Amino acid sequence: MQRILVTGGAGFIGSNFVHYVVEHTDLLVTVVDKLTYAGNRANLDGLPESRVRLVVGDIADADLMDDLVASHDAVIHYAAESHNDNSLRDPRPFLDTNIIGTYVILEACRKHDVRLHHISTDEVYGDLELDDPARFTESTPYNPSSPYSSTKAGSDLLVRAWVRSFGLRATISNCSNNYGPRQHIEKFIPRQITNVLDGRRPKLYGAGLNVRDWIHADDHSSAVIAILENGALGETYLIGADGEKNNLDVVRLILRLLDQPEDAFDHVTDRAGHDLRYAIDATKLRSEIGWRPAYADFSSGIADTITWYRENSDWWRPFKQRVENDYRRQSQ
Ligand code: NAD
Ligand code: TDX
Repeated sequence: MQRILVTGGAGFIGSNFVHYVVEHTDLLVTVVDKLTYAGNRANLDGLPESRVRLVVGDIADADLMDDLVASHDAVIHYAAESHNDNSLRDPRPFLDTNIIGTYVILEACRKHDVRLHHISTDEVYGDLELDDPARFTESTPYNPSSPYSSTKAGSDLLVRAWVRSFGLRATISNCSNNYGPRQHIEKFIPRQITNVLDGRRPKLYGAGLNVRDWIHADDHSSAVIAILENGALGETYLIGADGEKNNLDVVRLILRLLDQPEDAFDHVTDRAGHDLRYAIDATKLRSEIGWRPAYADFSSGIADTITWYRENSDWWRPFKQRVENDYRRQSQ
């Protein structure tokens, strides 16, 4: 494998993957990204032009994707509408990109017999009770809750159907919540960090007892590379790093690291249909592929992430007010 096509590579996780690939492999990368509100050219700054090329375009554009897929050895498909709260306000773009966009990629990969790795989420499995000892595994039934997670579930099922019906050479990974640099400030952790840096109070949905299973974006990238290199075609792998935390504890940690009182946050209106808990059992990835996460300490990972937002306020400040205005309209 020499040339890979990374969809959504100007977004949060996709851009971290591209940086990771440039540092850790010899692969040549083409990014295809529509540069929606969530995509940012600056996320690819500093990468060598000899290794990384950006094509601005829509994954639902069949002619463009046919052209691009034909000249690559593999497609790593990150592009998506990714924010649950947006999917509650306006689900339509989620169908267009997550369902139709994935369908277009599948058809291009089928036509040109190109390997696909489809990036998905643990949210396809719905949620767990707080006191349930169970965690999600590859055989947990799909039970998505939101328009976002149902379109991701739909895209996974399309990939499975193309594998079974057409022999597509594909793998799928379902990862837990990522944190790290370049995450859009609409998302929980960067919203709270930039709130404090901007003199605002963090905003916790409901009581804040919902649990997310956090993983650093670089650990997600190393897992995807491990699957590309050693994963079995047709298989699904869950990616997680045993990082369960409730939202209240995460907000308190951010406040502590920013030298603020731990109770200096507001409770706001809860998310409709808010999933209670996600938790990943990554035994298959660990035992069959030998993958291990590198980031063991959540608190120092968050401290590094805070440093990134502090040092890159030009990146987020221009759209902070707009993001907060949108939330305020929902009393969030
Ligand atoms: P993001 O919103 O930060 O980035 C998405 C990128 O896709 C943006 O650059 C955007 O411009 C691009 N894009 C959107 N629609 C497009 C289209 N029609 N054509 C081309 N490009 C388009 O999202 P993210 O958080 O980086 O998530 C990336 C992927 O990882 C998604 O598939 C998401 O479901 C999955 N995922 C995310 C998490 C998480 O914690 N954020 C966890 C597990 C899985
Ligand atoms: O201001 C906030 N306050 C708050 O309490 C925001 C924005 C969120 N929350 C809560 C909701 C969730 O319980 O924090 C938790 C995390 O919220 P998000 O960052 O919106 O992530 P989540 O909904 O868990 O989904 C994320 O992980 C799985 C990604 O956005 C998805 O793309 C991925 O599939």
